[in-house]
Parts: sequence; C-alpha cells; structure tokens
Amino acid sequence: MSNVLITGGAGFVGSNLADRLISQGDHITIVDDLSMGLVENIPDSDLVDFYEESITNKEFMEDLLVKNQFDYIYLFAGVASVADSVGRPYETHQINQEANVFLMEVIRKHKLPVKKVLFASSAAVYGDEPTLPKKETSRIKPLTPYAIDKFASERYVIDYDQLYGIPTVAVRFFNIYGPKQNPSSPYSGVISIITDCIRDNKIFNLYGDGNQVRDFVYIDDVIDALILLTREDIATHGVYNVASGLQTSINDMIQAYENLTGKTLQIDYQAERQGDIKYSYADISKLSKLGYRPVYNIEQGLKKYWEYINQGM
Ligand code: UD2
Repeated sequence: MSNVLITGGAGFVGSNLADRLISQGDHITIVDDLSMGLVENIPDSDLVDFYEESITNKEFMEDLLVKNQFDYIYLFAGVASVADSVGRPYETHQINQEANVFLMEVIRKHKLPVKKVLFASSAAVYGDEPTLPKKETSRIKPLTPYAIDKFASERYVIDYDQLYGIPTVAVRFFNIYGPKQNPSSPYSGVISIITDCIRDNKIFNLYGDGNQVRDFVYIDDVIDALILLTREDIATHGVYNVASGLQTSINDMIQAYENLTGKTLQIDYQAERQGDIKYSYADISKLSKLGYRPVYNIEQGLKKYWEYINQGM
C-alpha cells in the first residue's frame, strides 16, 4: 500500500492511473485545477483526497509534500495544448516547467523520502526531425513552448536523480486514447473527437488528407508502462518512449472505427494544420527490455473504448 501524489489527477492519464492504483489499495492524493481535467474523472473512493489547486501555488504544494511524505509522485499536471503554449508562452511555462522544478526543489530541500518521481514528457520533443521511428536517442527538436518546457522539465527531473540522488524517470507519451479523454477542445486527442462525432452523428473536421501517421496507444497499455516504470525491483532512470510501436494513418484509424461501429463518419476536409507533423511513431525497445508488452492494436483499443462509451446508454 503506497502513498501516491498525482498532479493532474483529474485529467485523462492521471485519473486512469488513479483508478488502477486504487484497485491495488494505494492511497491517492490528487492536485488538479480542473482547467482541463474533469471532477467526474476522479474516482469516488475513500482512498482519494482531491485538492482543486494549481501546481503553481508554491506554498500549498510545499506544505502538501512535506506533510504527506509521498512514496510515489506522478507529475502529470500541465497545459496539454500545444496551440495554447504558442498563444501564452510565459503563462504555460510557469505550469509546464517552473512548477515542476519547484516540486523537485521541495523534495531536495526537505530531503523527502520519495521512492520515485515520474514526469510525463511528450513525443513533441522530437519535433519534425524526420528520422523514424523515434528512439530516446533520436535528435531532439522542440519547436513550440510546450515542447521546450516538456524537454527542459524532463532534463531537470533526470538531473535531480543524477545530481542529488532523487529517484526519477521520465516518459515521452505518444498519442494516447481511451476512456476519460476530454474531447472538448479542437486540440483534444483526435480519437476522442472522432468518438464524439460518431456517437452523436456530428461532422468531423479532418485537417489534411488523413495520410498523416501516428503511434496510437491505448490507455491501459500506458498505465501498465507507468506501473512497470515505478516498480521497486526494476531500476529505471532516464527517459522512455511510451507508445504501441505501431503506425496507423488517420484514414486507417477512421476506417477501423467505421468497421467496428457500422457507422459512417461525416468528414469535412480542411487545410492541414500549421506545424502538424506528418509521421510520428516510436521505437519502444528500451521499454520492452524491461518487460513492457502493449496488448492493444488500434482495432482492439477502439473496440474497448467504444464499449466503454456505450455503457449505460
Ligand atoms: C500530439 C499531442 C500533443 C503533442 C504532439 C507532439 C495529443 C492530444 N496531442 O499531437 O500534445 O504532444 O502530439 O507531436 O495527444 N486532427 C484532425 N481533426 C481534429 C483533430 C486532429 O484532423 O479534429 C489531426 C491532426 O491535425 C493531426 C492528427 O489528427 O494530424 C492527430 O492529432 P492530435 O491532436 O490527436 O495529436 P498530435 O499528434 O497532433
């Protein structure tokens, strides 16, 4: 039974992780300002404490960390929209980088006995550098404030391990999909938007020709990866791609979804998004060496997601 902090725990990945950790009896503290996360994502359990707070509230965060002496800390809070970071670079920097460095500093300053800190970075750090598949050692080319802050925080977190011996690990998420992803923004995950459109017979705006390729990874596989990376018997440091290792074009994903649901997605073709990356997929051999075996391909993942969406309807 561990004592766990999840920043951004009302968000997509954080709340799914909370569900899994509760099922193994862990106690979870969630800090989320609900800017993107949803209160209904938070598991309804005596094992959960929820604080509606921003991670930029230094006094609050310092107090929380010192009082609770967490075993595990998952740093998932952040402004997830790349476009938002382009529009508000300084504000998003405070959240996506500064607040995370401050938390690491609190751990160092108070010598908190944390077993592992896991930071959520992004495939965005690779930018549009064309070498594929992306390995952790591939060239980095962060092109937006979001990507720069993710990369810098990742380095800080790893450096706190190397310089001060605080156990840390960072992950670079590729395109995650599944239950609890919020489809409300145009920059939400494309599968959550398509799911919404198929369910409610809405028109989907497809940016570009649909031949762009992504590495879509189902949330349950991601949670498996996160648990693996924080297991005490496995020494994990540095950075790991978290993905499926499979390549799927948007067109093929739509086709698979139509086959599954028996519905036709209404598509409105729009100009390609500025700065959109054409091909993005991961080499997952570093994580596989630790025993990671993603079990969902796109058909299987969409099937499970669609079943969840239709529950109780
Ligand atoms: C993902 C991350 C982003 C950043 C980036 C780094 C998500 C939600 N976003 O962006 O945070 O880390 O990777 O490379 O995981 N699309 C449409 N119509 C829509 C929405 C999207 O055609 O309504 C297209 C979009 O133009 C893109 C593809 O679908 O070509 C995937 O879009 P996305 O926003 O799900 O993910 P991505 O890879 O752009």
